Amino acid sequence: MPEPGGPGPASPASDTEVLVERADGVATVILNRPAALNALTIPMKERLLGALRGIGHDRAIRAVVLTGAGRAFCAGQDLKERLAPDPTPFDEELSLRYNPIVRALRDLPQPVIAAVNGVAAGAGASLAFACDLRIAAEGASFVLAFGRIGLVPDSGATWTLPRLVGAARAADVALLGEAVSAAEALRIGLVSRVVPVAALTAEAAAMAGRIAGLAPGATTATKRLLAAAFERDLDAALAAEAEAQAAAGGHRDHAEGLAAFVEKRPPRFSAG
Ligand code: T3D
Repeated sequence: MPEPGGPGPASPASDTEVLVERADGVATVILNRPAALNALTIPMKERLLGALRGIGHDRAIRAVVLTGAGRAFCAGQDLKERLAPDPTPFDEELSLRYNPIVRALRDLPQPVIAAVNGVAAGAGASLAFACDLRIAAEGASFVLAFGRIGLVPDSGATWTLPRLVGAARAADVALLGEAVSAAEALRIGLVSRVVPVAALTAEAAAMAGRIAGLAPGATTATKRLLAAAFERDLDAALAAEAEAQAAAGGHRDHAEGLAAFVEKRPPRFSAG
């Protein structure tokens, strides 16, 4: 895959602007338009959505990494596309493309790790917020740049950000529009790890690999329980955990995990 910080193809054709690599149960999705900081065009968004939907149906894939080629994660909407004659109305663009991408990230059965290799601005930040985990390179940053161009945060940022960092910090990040450094993102809980840029790909792959080695059904159920956490009261959460645990405990992967434990060997979990 193109290394973060490394060059992408010199003149990427549109079909190479979103790359998907599959290996060892992990799909790595790479936004690959580095000359424009991976700013999103309509073809890229359609390709990204198609890629995510394809991964969702691929039972061999147990974890997903979303990252950017070059020095940026994603600079959000391609603003030059917006300046073209007759751009798609905003509400249409959101309902046709951005919102389904966010929904796809949230609904995938596999956990998604945003490997934030550089700046994540506008909807690029929103995409990172929609992922299950965020790991950042030391030089990465998050910018809710919407206000600078007279727009409001979209692609789920007003929903995800307060859940990730709390209302006060979300208001600070969204209303001031200042860049949040990787170190600050770690401090406020926007990311869970920060590593040198040269280590990002390997660290994200290692995280994804660890997830891919777990029982996939239990992993999906854990993702779902966490995603619903802020929508439920304690009693509902306890009931949902009990229901999910009954399903997980009745699955052959639980028996395999127990057998592997007593036999002191790695478990061999089933697919999907
Ligand atoms: O349908 C809808 O439109 C609704 C949805 C909206 C969602 C959104 O995402 S709105 C917010 C859009 N994004 C932004 O406003 C961010 C714009 N970019 C920037 O503020 C800065 O580029 C960054 C802070 C991200 C990085 O700054 P810097 O100094 O490191 O890089 P740069 O020099 O500004 O950019 C490098 C190149 O990337 C440059 O191209 P050039 O001049 O070398 O040919 C620049 O034009 C291009 N680029 C960066 N961001 C975008 C972009 N090109 C198109 N669209 C961009 N968003």
